[in-house]
Amino acid sequence: MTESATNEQQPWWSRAVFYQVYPRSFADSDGDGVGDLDGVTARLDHLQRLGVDAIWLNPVTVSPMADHGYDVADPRDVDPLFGGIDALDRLVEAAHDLGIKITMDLVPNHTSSAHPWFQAALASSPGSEQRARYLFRDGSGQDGLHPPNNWVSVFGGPAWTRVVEADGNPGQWYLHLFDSEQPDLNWDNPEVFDDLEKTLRFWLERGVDGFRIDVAHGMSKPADLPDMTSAENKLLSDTERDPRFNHAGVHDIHRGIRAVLDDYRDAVAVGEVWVYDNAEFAAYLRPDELHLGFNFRLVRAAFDAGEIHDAIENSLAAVALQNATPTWTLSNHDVEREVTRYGGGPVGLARAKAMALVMLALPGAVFVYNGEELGLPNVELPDEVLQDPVWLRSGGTERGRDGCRVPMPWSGEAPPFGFSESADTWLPIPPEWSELTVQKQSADDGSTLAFFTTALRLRRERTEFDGWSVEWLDSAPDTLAFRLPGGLSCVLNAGTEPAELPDGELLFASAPLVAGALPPDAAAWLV
Ligand code: TEU
Repeated sequence: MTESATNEQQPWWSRAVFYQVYPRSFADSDGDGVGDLDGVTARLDHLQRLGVDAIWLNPVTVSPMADHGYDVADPRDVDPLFGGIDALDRLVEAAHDLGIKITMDLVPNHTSSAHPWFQAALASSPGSEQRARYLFRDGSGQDGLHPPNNWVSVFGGPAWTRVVEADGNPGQWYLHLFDSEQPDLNWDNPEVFDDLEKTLRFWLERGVDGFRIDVAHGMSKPADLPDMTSAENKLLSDTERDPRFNHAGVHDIHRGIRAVLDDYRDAVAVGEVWVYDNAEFAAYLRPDELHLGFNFRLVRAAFDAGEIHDAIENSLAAVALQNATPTWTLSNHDVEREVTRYGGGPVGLARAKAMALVMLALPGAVFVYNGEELGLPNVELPDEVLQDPVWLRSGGTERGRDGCRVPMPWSGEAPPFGFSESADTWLPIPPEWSELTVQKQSADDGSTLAFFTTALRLRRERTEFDGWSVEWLDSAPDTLAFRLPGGLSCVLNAGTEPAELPDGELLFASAPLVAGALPPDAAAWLV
């Protein structure tokens, strides 16, 4: 965003703090051990006190839950596990009453294998219109014994599964970039977009404020489905030249989505775009495509001043190519929690808080993942409770993402900490989280929760955060410092020695100063 843009009316999302609710893990209202939407509604006061502008809800639509909702069997209804569609209506109304927007997850790359379309495709023959909604192909080699190409699933194993035809013999293969219960849709088939448009309008008419678009760099595939090279074969990852993702045809799809959203005032789309080339990333943010693109550069940066500087610089440079709004995030339901990523224990927590101040100083939209405000670490879970398809599909070599999805501790001294009436929560909550409950942290001025609440309030209230550019200040090795046009300076000490502060009056710090200097693993705001 150019500075001149700051004088114009900004859309609500341009500086919003989005709070990501992983519904299974937020709060359980009906005692089945799994979080649900009435649980979120009942806990909205926590989010209001924290001071968030919007909620991003991970998928709550009808699903067999092979990938916890990212396998959608009916995109226009809410799963009974989460309380059905009336519970969503209740949440939208209650959140709006508090001035909090609701954005939903949209999963356009694939459906569940239980979706009626896929069931019809299985019951039909090769070449049928039912199969043309997905990517069915004949196998390679003698009798089609081998998959059509060498693509692998992001979750491990081949990206193809062979079906049994009506005559009882093995037949065609279908593509699934994720689990075999998540068949990829054929986006060259116009029926697929028509159905997505219905879904978009369905939720927008119900008052939802926008969408987070899953795998927004997926969907479109090269017509000849060329093989990938071995370098690209890495779990939960892709590279720039990976034929499975970021195919040029995806931009037409985003233009189609944007045209629908433009019929609804203030609706926003934020895409999950795992693309690292700046120009290619920015292409998703052209004025007629996504409003916002998730940028994972801070997530990937180690706690290292140089890496963090480059991640920020790169993120700003990428969005500047389209005069678009930057986004910032340190964690989500797919990655190890940052307290653990930065080393765990008190040092990991100190660094996570320091990075929160860096993130919250930056211009643009910010995404906070539930539990981040409590300083939750990742959890080492025993094998027998793991549920992520990554664990199964990797043959037990990758533990998957369950460790960052453990339910929130709300109150009390023992699991389930007010999360549920049932002790049998869908993932076990560690007993030592008794020190991290919302109840305890709310009563403690020195808690991580109090820290986040203050940081969000300052960011919201102080004019020193204004402006869209970041000016780098000279600073000692292993530190970084920048200033915003509004007058805020932010300094991070990622080194091992105390660091001098730049000029200005201290507004807030993630740790007490030591003889006027910023200790290691800390950040400060100055005005
Ligand atoms: O994530 C996509 C995903 O798996 C990325 O984390 C992946 O590393 C990237 O695409 C590689 O380019 C989304 C959801 O966030 C995740 O929870 C789902 O499991 C997945 O899509 C499938 O819907």
